[in-house]
Amino acid sequence: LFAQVEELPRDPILGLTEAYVADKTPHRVNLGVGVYQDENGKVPLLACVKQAEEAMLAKAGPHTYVPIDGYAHYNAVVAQLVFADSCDLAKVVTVQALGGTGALKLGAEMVKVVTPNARVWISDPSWENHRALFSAAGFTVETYPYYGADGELDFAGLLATLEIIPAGDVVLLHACCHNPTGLDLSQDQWRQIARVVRARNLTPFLDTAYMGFAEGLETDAFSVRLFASDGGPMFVSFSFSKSLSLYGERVGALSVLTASAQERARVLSQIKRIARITYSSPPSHGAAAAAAVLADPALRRQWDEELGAMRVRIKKMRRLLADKLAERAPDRDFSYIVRQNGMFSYSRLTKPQAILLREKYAVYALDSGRICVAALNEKNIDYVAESIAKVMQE
Ligand code: PLP
Ligand code: TYF
Repeated sequence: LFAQVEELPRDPILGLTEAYVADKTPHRVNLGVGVYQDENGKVPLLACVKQAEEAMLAKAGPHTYVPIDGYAHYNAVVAQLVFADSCDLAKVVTVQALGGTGALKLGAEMVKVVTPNARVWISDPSWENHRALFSAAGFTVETYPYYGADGELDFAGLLATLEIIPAGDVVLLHACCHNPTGLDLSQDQWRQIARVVRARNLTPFLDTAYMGFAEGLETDAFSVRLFASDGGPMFVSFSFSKSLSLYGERVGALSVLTASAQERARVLSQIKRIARITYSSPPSHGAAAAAAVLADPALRRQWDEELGAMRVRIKKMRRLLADKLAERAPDRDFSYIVRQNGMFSYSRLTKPQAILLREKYAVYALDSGRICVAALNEKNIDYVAESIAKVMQE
């Protein structure tokens, strides 16, 4: 039966971690996968989450099924967090999903229900899974320019492409902290994009996996709330994987802004069908913990602080890396590292340089040159800067 089954290549990002784990070099550094690590190189358990979990354990109950669309109180706090008062929440469907990826999957299937022949436009480059996921859902995936040849955002190219995308097509946008480049749009650029998207009747799909990592929760929600504020249809995938450091718990949500409460009910029924035939109902623990953090004012304040600390530490590592690279390669400009947002930096390493960095120095970056700045710390940054400077000069 399986004699002809083709062996597929590994996920380029997770495959790199496998190679890193197999590497026995003592000073090896994994800058591949996008996971926030603290100054000791550990994925944190946030104190707000721990407290919420302890309270949950203290009044442990039976493990019954969660509703198909997730916990209502979880969905309500997510909708409030993401949209605030930018639109009428009575028109928003929010459904608990298995991480941001699960939200994208629910969203892709919902797009299929309403516009099965739409094409889906993603940034060039984008998170690899975007193309894979929408292709697997049966869509033709196209790209719009994003990363310019000069290493900066190609906003003119992006806008010019939006101007020629046919009505009804879906435009997938990274709400903030663009993965992989770290290059974000300014608020004025978002306004221009929103204008074109609405004027041309394109369907915006905002992927929100890093809210809170650029400037803070409120500022990072600008793009989503801008689109929501004109009341037009939109999809939003949201993830707590990074912002609550709940990676393995699979905590996310899909939101869809519809035109009325009646539309909302019909859309919800469709998404519930999709969830039911895919996984029946979502997992309980992570969403319950997330909802507990968001609903409790003290825990919520603590989350703001802990998220702020993660954001500040990443920015500090950006500054340090840029400075240390500039010391070692004074003829080059590294200010772009500081201007980028979120977990990632497109470091401007070429593919041969990224391979050399891995093979000679055991510093694991993606072949694209993407590095996870959130994996840097005071202990490994000198070695990383030294190694990157050397391969750039070799
Ligand atoms: N969208 C983007 C842009 C991401 O970088 C990620 C990364 O994990 C996701 C979605 C998926 O998030 P999750 O891990 O919650 O599925
Ligand atoms: O881009 C990243 O590194 C994160 C984590 O299949 C990730 O988004 C990477 C690959 C993948 C799932 C998550």
